[in-house]
Amino acid sequence: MTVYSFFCLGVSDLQALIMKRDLFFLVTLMSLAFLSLLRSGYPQHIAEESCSVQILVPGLKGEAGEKGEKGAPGRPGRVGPSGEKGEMGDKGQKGSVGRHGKIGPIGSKGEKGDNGDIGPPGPNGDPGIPCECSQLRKAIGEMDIQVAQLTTELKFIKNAVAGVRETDNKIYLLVKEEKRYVDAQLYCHGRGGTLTMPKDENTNSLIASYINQAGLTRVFIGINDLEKEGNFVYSDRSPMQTFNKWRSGEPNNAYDEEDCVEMVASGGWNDVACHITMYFVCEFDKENV
Ligand code: GN1
Ligand code: CA
Ligand code: CA
Repeated sequence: MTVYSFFCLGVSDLQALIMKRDLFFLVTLMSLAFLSLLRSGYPQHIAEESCSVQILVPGLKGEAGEKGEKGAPGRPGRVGPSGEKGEMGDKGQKGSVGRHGKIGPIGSKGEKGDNGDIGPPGPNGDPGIPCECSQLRKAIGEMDIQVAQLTTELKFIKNAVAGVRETDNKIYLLVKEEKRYVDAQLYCHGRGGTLTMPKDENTNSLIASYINQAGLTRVFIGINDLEKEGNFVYSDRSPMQTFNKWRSGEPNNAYDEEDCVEMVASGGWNDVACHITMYFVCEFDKENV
């Protein structure tokens, strides 16, 4: 509403305002309109032309109007609070059968069952390929023997390469294989020699030095009284000469069983049992080598 239109209000309009008991509002509006009129500069001209200000006293309260028609239904109310818990209901009917459950884990292995009955014999096999098996076996056996011989020879050569001792006409070989007296003698014989037979001081010293340098304490030498107790001979059966190197108290034929002879590190001789095993020294004539 503009100020101008306010001044165009009629008495009925004012009465309506008063009926609404909004007198305070009306006074306020009028004050504002008056102030606005002072600022505009044309108040008298406008008021005289089209409007007139009337009395602002409220009239009497009118009669009550007729009862209005029934209004439209209101909006639904808000959801009320939860009610109290009811009593327990009756037991329901039995449910239908449920679905199959998941497959369970694999069980532990059972015990081994009894053996079944023996089945019938199978058909005969195909005939084998004909061969001269006996000849093949013989050849293989011979080759085995040759391999064993070559292995032994190789050991001998290794010993020889390791070092021999020699005099003008003899070669001496220390064999580092523990053998009984008879086997040691066979070993030397098999290579064209004998167990060593020291027959003089020089030879005895050479052999003693040989076993000392090898770090040994005793070796078999080629002397024995196997054929006749107390009658010591060399392994080539040649009789003892005047030279000997018996240790003090030897030979004593201890336990009545000492028919073979050893040389100890000092070069001394001692009769010992023939069945004990020890290293030994072979000798070879240079003519036969
Ligand atoms: C050794 O076992 P025992 O000590 O009695 C030796 C004998 C000697 C003797 C000298 C296997 O005999 O030949 O005569 O010492 N026996 C052996 O005390 O070496
Ligand atoms: Ca003896
Ligand atoms: Ca002895």
